[in-house]
Amino acid sequence: IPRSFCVWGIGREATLAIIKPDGLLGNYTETIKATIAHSGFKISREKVVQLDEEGAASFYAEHSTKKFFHGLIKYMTSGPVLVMVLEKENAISHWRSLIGPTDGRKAKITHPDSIRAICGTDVEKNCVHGSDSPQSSEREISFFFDIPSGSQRGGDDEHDEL
Ligand code: IDP
Repeated sequence: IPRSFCVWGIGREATLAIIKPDGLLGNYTETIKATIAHSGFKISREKVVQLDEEGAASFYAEHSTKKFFHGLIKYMTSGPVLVMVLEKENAISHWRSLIGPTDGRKAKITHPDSIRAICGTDVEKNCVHGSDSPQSSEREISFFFDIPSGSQRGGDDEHDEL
């Protein structure tokens, strides 16, 4: 049984969102959370994390051979990040469409209402992350959180402290 059916209920899906260091530093958290709320997501888990090099490299392992990898690790460890599990129907594709294209500079032209257009700077410093598939969302959520979101919690929101 797909996890989205057994844990979150029929049609419900979870995705991992991250407000990256430039997003926290630029005070975009409130704006981004307002978009999350208006768009019908439930934030079921959240915590602030300072990634170390090993953690960031492991999270972005699929990019380890890319030219931008070293810069990406430096960026993602440059300050704390806010990680959140967002839940709703079609959470993965909806969140990806809200954040917009990878390159924040191009996003300003092609997707001016997207989060990366508003908060991002360029192809590296793009303010937010979103899982790109059910497989990556499952891997990324369990990278940051131990217990599956929404399970055995009686529907109460849970907010992890740092
Ligand atoms: P995505 O975050 O839009 O899914 P990915 O291709 O998975 O984009 O790349 C992961 C992250 O690596 C991006 O969000 C961005 O921060 C950084 N990145 C991607 N491509 C480049 C690049 O060409 N130069 C520098 N950094 C990049």
